Formats: sequence, C-alpha cells, structure tokens
Amino acid sequence: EMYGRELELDEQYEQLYRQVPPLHDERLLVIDDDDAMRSFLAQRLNLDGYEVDDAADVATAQRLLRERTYHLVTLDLMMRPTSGYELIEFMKEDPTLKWIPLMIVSARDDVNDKVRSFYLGADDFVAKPFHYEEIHARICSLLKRTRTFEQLAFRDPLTGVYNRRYFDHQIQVELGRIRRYPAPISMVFIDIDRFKSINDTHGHHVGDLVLQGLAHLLQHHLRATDLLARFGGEEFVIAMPNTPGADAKKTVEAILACTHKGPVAQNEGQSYHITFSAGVSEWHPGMTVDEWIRNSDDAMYEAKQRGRNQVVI
Ligand code: GH3
Ligand code: MG
Ligand code: MG
Ligand code: MG
Repeated sequence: EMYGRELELDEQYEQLYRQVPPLHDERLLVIDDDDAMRSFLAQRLNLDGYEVDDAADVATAQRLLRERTYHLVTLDLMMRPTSGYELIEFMKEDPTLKWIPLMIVSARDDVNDKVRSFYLGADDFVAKPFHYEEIHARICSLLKRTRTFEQLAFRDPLTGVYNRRYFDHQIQVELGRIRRYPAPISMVFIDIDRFKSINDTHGHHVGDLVLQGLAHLLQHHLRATDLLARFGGEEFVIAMPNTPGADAKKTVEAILACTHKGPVAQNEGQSYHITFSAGVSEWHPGMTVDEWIRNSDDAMYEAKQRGRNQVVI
C-alpha cells in the first residue's frame, strides 16, 4: 500500500534536495495511529539523516515529549481515543514544548481543520496522501527558521553558548525528567578571577577575547548532555545531568588545571592567562531552581573567600 504519492523530482529540484545539509543532531517525533503511515514517514525521515521517534497515540506522544527534546513534531489529527487537536493544545500550554515546530499531516483536508489547526498554533499543514519530497522540503524550511530563531533568542552573541533565558527554560525540562527518572544532577557556577583588571589593563576587546576563550575551553571539556550558559558578565553556569556533585567538582578542577597550563586567549602576539573560582551544588528533591542556583553561587563565593582559583562544593 502506498502512503506517499510517487514523485519524479525534476533535475533542478533533485540538485536542491542534495544540497540540504544533513541535520543529524535533530530529533523528530512522528505521531500517527496508522501503523503503515507512521513507519513509512519515520523511515523516510530517518534515511534523510534525522533521529526519529514515533508514537501511535496522544498519551505515548505526551510521555515522549516530556522525556526527550524534539526539534519538530508531525501530527495526525484523526486518532483514538484522543484526537490530535488535544495534543496541539497540550503542547501550546507547556512553555517547554510550545516552540517546537508542529506540522499537521492529516487526511482531513477541510478548510475548517486547517483554520482550527493554525489558530491553535500549528506551523504547517500537509494533506494525505502527500509527496514525501514536499514533507521533507517543508521540514527543512521549518528547521532552518527555528535554528535562526533559537540563535537569536537563546544564544549569547559574544561567546555562542546558551544565554540565561535558555538555561532557565531548559533547567525546568531537566528537572521534569529527573522527577520521573531520579538521577543526580549538579550545577556549577563559574566566575573569572579579577576579570576587571584584565579589562582595565588590556582593554575591553581583550576582555571579550578572554570570555570567548573560556567559553570555548568549557565547551570543549563538557559532555553533549551538559548545559553551559553565560549567566552574566563574566559568569558561566553549567548544569550536569547524571552527575553527582563530587564528579562535577572533578570535571571543573580539570578545566581549571588547563587555565594554569596555557593561555585562554591570544591577541597580537600577547598571551592572556586567567583563573576562575567555581561553586558546585547537587540538586535534591524538593529544592527550587532558585535555591539550587543560590547554593551554587554561595559555594562560588566561598571559593573567592578562600583565595580564588579553586572549586568549592
Ligand atoms: P572577582 O575575582 O572578585 O570576581 O573580581 P572581578 O574583577 O572578576 O569581579 P567584578 O565583578 O568586580 O568585575 C567583573 C567585570 O566584568 C566588570 C565588567 O566590566 C566586566 N564585564 C562584564 N561583562 C563584560 C563583557 O561582556 N565584556 C568585557 N570585556 N567585560 C565585561
Ligand atoms: Mg489517523
Ligand atoms: Mg562576577
Ligand atoms: Mg569575577
């Protein structure tokens, strides 16, 4: 049985299709109660380089959406016992899910369904039967737009790491996951030592290069699941899932040791060295994010008091 319509791409489009960069780190969720349709779409998208999960009903989709981070969702409308419309509302009510691009893929081609879907917050609507090539092109377009949006909304322009807005948002996602699947998680607060004197002695431009250099050094030593953000001027914060406090401390001490071995930035033949002070604290059930941040910040302050250039837990 055919679920996509056959399409011969003309040569020009075939070439465009091949130019689309592979987006291997992007994870998609395909939701459809029709087994053949769901596996057809999931398999094609997987062949095109996406990580793909699938769900046959709204309850499964809700569970997956709480457990993993998705970059795009395709959603069937006619499903039992709960319709796709209810999943749209569920996603739009949740601040951690409402920005995920949402494409309706439905046999309900009625204008009322399109109008309702878009007003509820869907980003795109494709009618079944579809050409897979159209779905792929639309997904590429939505993901491209999302990447730009995320760059502007969630990244620090100077260092390229996440900003505080993203950190505040994503930390809630991490804690939601841990409440379901208990595991240790640690937070590290990092503040550069005597940074003001770098600016005062060498100028603001060198200060900026130092911030970029430290962000790079931190990112290089962290795991893909660690969440690094610039919290303020010369302060960085890291959330480390599945990491007890003692292990987080060891990781950060290894990074601090790197700052002793080599310069964090170079400019016009000059090398610049820095050290930092860091505070570590582990999250415990019942602790609010604000309390957790305060504990990490207090530990960092303690490191300053004890003479800087050290990590305190
Ligand atoms: P301490 O060891 O106690 O942390 O001393 P400090 O000098 O690092 O601390 P302080 O908070 O007094 O100074 C932080 C400085 O960071 C002040 C500010 O000028 C500088 N700063 C903040 N944001 C930026 C930035 O984006 N670029 C540059 N170049 N400097 C910044
Ligand atoms: Mg259906
Ligand atoms: Mg500071
Ligand atoms: Mg400082």
